[in-house]
Amino acid sequence: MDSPHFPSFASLRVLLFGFWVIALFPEFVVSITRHYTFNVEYLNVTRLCHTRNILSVNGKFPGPRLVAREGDRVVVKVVNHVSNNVTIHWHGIRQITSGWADGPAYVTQCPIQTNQSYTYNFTIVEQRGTLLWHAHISWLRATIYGPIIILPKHNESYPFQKPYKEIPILFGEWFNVDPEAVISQALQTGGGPNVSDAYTINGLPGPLYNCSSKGTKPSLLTLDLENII
Ligand SMILES: [Cu+2]
Repeated sequence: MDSPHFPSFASLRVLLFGFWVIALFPEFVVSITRHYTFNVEYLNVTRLCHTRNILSVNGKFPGPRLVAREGDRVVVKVVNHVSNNVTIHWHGIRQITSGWADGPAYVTQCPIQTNQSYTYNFTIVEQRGTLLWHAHISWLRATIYGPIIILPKHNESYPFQKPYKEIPILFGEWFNVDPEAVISQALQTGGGPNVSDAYTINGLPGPLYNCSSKGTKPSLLTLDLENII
């Protein structure tokens, strides 16, 4: 019969050496894989007294924030629940050896069809700060977009004083009509596309437009970055 198995002295030494390295050099172990699921789905949104059934990610407008640290691997499963073909582009992310995760439809991938999914998988290399993700087919980016926040590695800092608070600011445009109709009309006529009805900050048109507040529910993008691993 076998005697109970205890780790050998040599393997204990290796283990202790590992703990010592982790304690002294935490930057060796901080790169992790962050998993997200982006469900592309319909959402009723009212702006400028016009209610539209827009395309959103996870029922949010603007979409959810993607937070990672420099060096992390990011895995995003995008599931298409709408009738349009969809792709998502990670704007500004240098796709080093991960070109298939870049997102432009018909350039690096076929679009994700209705009820299909695609998993984007990329590593953030030597980049930190705030970027943007958005749809990258036709004009779906009019409503499908959100922030990418890349924090420095643990025990590293931004090349400026640490901000006491961080709030992403996303600029966008609101169309009272379906943006897909705007671009398809422009392509048919050969003329320039009709302009949007409002510029937005974090999806909100601000007080200078007619009917800018009635029915407008604010979108909260406040960040609590202290608790990010
Ligand atoms: Cu882009």
